[in-house]
Amino acid sequence: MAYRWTNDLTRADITPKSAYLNRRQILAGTVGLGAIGIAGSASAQDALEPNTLEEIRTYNNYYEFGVGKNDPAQNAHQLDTSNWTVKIDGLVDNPGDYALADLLSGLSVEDRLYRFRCVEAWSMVIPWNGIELADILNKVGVQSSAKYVAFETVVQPDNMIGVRNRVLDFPYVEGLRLDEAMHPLTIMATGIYDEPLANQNGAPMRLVVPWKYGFKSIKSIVRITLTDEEPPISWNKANRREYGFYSNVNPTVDHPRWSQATERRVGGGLFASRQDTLMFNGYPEVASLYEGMDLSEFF
Ligand SMILES: Nc1nc2c(c(=O)[nH]1)N[C@H]1C(S)=C(S)[C@@H](COP(=O)(O)O)O[C@H]1N2
Ligand SMILES: [Mo]
Repeated sequence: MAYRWTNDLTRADITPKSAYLNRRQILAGTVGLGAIGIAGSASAQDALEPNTLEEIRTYNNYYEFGVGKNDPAQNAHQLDTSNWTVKIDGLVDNPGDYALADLLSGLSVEDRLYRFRCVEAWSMVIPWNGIELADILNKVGVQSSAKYVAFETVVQPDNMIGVRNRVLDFPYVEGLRLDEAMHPLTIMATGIYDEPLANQNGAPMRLVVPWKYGFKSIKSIVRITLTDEEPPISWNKANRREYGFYSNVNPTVDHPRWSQATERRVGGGLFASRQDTLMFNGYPEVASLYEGMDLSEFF
């Protein structure tokens, strides 16, 4: 059953890729706005007009391939995605080294048009294809003692210049509380625009947690561990004061060095006005996960 969420868009609402790629012409007036095909109010249209494939593929963060926004697109062709295996271990009924195709076989691939908000205050709207993480976890059998899920990115020093230069402590690691991981908004993306993920976007499989800052969406995953302790995460290890375990998008809690109240939509143009950042990035259905928690303390 496809999960329905706030501002839900169905497959029928998604504009054909040709229209996305030609959207400047379309918006210039040769075709009516109706051709954009996104349901909802004018502001919802603004908020969910997808970025072009070109933008999604050339403006990246993937520190294993360098720290510049264009470095991953330049360098990630070196990523070796052949014979991809994902180790599943910890508090699961069926641990093992799974060939990716075996891990995902029988699970349904969903289309998810999500806002994506980097902690650096830029954002995009991305049409992902992916599998609900809950489906994968249910397939391997989560034990009742598990409380968290830890994730790990592949390390290929020969292919990754950022790993050789030690720009972070690799492997890149991330984690979610189990209820966050099981939430139907949380997906493992394998595609964008009905095409396989480009290497720089985290091929062959990366996490997408749309209500959290982008760094939680760890790329090129080779290990998933069920655990009963909060796992370490890369950006918190690098700077504990600036990057918390939860890192839910929250316009009222500023980063120590910049405001999180607004964001720049990539592709909006140099002089486009910034737009307001939405609580939980505009996915209020997750609020109940944090009831009773002080979100300025558990940031
Ligand atoms: N392994 C790994 N995963 C990563 C990162 C990274 O450097 N390494 N960067 C994160 C950050 S900060 C963001 S904003 C997103 C960017 O995803 P994109 O390049 O596909 O837009 O990936 C996240 N996942
Ligand atoms: Mo980010």
